[in-house]
Amino acid sequence: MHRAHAPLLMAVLALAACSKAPAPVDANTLVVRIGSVAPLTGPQAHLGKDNENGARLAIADANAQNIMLGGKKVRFELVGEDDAADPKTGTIVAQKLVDAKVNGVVGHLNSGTTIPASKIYADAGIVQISPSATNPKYTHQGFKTAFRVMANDEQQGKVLGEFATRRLKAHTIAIIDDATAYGQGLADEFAKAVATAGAQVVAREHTDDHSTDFSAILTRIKSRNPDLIFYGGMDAQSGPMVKQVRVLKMTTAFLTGDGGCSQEFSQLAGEAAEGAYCSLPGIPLEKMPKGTDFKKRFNAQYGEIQDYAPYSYDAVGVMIAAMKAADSADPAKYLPALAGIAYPGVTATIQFDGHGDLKGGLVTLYQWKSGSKVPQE
Ligand code: ABU
Repeated sequence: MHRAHAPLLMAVLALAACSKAPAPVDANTLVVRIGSVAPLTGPQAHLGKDNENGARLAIADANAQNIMLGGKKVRFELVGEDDAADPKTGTIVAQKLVDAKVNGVVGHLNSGTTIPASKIYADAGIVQISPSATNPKYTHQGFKTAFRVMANDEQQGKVLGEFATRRLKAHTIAIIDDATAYGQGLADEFAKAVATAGAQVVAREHTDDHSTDFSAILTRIKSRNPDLIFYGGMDAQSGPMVKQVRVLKMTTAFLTGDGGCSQEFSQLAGEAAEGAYCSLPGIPLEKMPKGTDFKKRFNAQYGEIQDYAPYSYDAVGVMIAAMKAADSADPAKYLPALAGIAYPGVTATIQFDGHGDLKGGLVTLYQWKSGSKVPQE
């Protein structure tokens, strides 16, 4: 070799050594690729990474089990994609995963991306399980490929409405939403529930999922003097919003849904988080069948859980369980097994109804106390 080529060769070898490219497969190994889609950039990146890490842990656990499908040893691989919580990007990424012929998709995180992407997966016959999208429409479009592993917002909105009126005794309520499929959808369900309970909605306001200044909206709401403010949207808005509520010297109760109920909410709101209420589908992690063990293992590898990591872990787990039951990673073959499965997950025993919704989905209400969510009911 010419001496001048030596540094180049060394650089190539060093690059190859650092590369994360998977080990080559032999004829007896089947590579099964599972897509994971969530916002990995932008204001919801912390939630997206939480989802992806939950899926990553499930893939690692599955690979440690030496699973066989169709007589071949399986190597599961995660194909992580970023949809930036943007509906259009969500469809582009969905088509990319379809073109890559993934064996299934866990995602997307947001209802606003999950719903448009679901048609693309359905047309391609690819199974999709969302760990966190809660708008009921996702599973009510008639797509046999669409599943979710948590309660939906028809259930969550009703529980939130009952909590606001019965437990918090709110008679006058202001509602704000972020104009997304999730935020507006949940706010609509909440509005229905409080109206049924006889409470009055005295203000209905809209923002978006990138805003952080709500002073104009909150000043208008202050003039109506409501008993409670409900926000339908994500933590990047609920955190600054509750802070600004308190800056305006309003002592009004603050209630939000799962998107605004993460650890990040508490970070962003600071002291203003104290006493705020929020809901999360499912039961508290420490009461989940394998919740404590999951928390310990997740914390050790990825740090604090935001919200949905146990659900994306279960979404991958139930997908792989269906593959095992069907002895195939072909979506057409394992989809019927998935539709009829009873899978003991971390979050619940996962069984689906005829729409692909979780059977018996639960919702828990929390109050923030000294930086922690304390279950209320
Ligand atoms: N479930 C709240 C966050 C995700 C979504 O449904 O948009």
